[in-house]
Amino acid sequence: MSETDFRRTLVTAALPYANGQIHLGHLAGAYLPADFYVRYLRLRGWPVLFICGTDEYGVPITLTAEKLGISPKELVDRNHQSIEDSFAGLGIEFDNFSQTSREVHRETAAAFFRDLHAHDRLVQKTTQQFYSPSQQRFLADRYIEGTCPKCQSEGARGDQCENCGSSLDPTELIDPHDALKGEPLELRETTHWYIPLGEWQERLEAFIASHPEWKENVKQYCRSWFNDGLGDRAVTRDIAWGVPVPLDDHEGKVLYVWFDAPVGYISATREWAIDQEDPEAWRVWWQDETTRLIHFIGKDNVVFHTLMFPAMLMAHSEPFVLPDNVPANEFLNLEGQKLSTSRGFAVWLPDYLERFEPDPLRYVIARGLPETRDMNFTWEGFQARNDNELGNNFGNLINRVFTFVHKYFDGLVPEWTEDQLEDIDHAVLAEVAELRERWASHMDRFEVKAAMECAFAAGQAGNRYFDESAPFRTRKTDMVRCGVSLAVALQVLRQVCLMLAPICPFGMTRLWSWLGMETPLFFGGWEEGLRDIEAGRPLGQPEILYPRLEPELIEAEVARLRELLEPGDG
Ligand code: B3M
Ligand code: ZN
Repeated sequence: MSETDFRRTLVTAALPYANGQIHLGHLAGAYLPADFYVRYLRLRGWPVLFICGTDEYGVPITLTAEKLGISPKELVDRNHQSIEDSFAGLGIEFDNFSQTSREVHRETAAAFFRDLHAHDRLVQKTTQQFYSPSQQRFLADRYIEGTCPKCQSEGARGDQCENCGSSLDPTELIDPHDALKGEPLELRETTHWYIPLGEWQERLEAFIASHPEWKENVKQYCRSWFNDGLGDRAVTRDIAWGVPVPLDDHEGKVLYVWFDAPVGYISATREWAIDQEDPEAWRVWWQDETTRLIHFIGKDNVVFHTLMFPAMLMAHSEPFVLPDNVPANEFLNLEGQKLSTSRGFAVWLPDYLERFEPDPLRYVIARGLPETRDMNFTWEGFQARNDNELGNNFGNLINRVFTFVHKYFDGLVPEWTEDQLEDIDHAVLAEVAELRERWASHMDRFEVKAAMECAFAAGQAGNRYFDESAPFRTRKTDMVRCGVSLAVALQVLRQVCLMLAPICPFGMTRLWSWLGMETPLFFGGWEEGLRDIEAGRPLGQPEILYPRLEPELIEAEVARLRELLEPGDG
């Protein structure tokens, strides 16, 4: 047994901003990898809690609400609901999907701040910040734009440069101006609270160093920030929409979204505990040192999850677990281009779900995850993987085996005994068992692409076995032998079903029931799936799980994207 067995695992996925819809980039960066992992743990029957929610504060939300003429709360409630629905449509199943505008979060975030404040973990400073005279307000960091002092790229935002990933302070920008209006800004005095990350640098370095198993890209980001030296990070802001700073004389000031949002993981766990009617149950997930905390995020969120939030957790007077891993992904490009939400150049989840089934997208993204470098999604590739891999490899195996068992064995698992097994049978069973073990150890290490190679190879092994053991021939010459090879093929199919389950839960849940399995696939299915198959077990009548995709459907998607890139043309 590996050392991860049975350890309680708290999995979080980055809280999506309630300012728009979810697109393919979000899915590949955080949500699908998180769901794949959680489903893997549920498949193994290991204790896991999967937490997420919408991130609902900050200036972008107020700007969108203003534009639509509704209140920010109305806007976030609406978006929360549609984001929750589309996640559910894609089979992403959280144990709790909360909102940071809920009371439980406002209390939790305020209490977190009060704890740090009461224990002198925060420092107050008066600084000059950028103020827009025309709008009579301080501008949030991300609405200040300029040239990055580190990599010289233009259009770096006041909080972060997307090009080199450095986290920035707006005063560091070269030629700062209002990002939306292009107007010049003036510096004015304001007082804020800061977390002095420099004081935590040594402990943070030791913490990161204690995790040599983390992904190279994540460790690399951390190293470069350590080299630059960590400074004070503001945790309050001069804006209206947020969690009010819970101190006297702080009117008009709220907690910085990047202070309150990660605390949202804790609030969402508290809310889950309250829903379980066991309000203290959140503690074991956050405060028992045996819990593994895993944050799934896209690469633009690394600094907040490896440095800022861990420092906040270290600074709190109660003991909190620190992340055991932060498997951040790189970006997904679309048809060879960067996604652009401003141009709408993306594949939006609600649109996808209107036109396609969830499993093919989950599968295709799993096969091309941006685990170590940016990856590219194309509709042509989507169709090819759907037709050739889901259809021809997996679907074909399922159809062939079931068709024969129904036609010649009345839909019952044929009789077989251990001593009837021939070399060819032993060989395929051993090959698939070995692939399944490799698959599991890749899944343990968040290496979904490598795991999928094993699953795919198991499907191929099953098809090759079917061709070579040739039940289509032996049914005319040796019915007993024909039955044995079908029983072996069914045993292979069970393992393939387990290996595909976290990725294609809709189809595999159906296959599981067609295989006549009794335990629910995701809670305890692993043990039952590994047992020897019992002769005489009745099988269900399967349907085509993964039909080929009509070329017109795919062409329409490509045309839609082309339209966005070249508006007006063609
Ligand atoms: N909402 C940013 C993002 O989706 C942010 C994540 C918060 S995680 C605590 O990129
Ligand atoms: Zn830069």
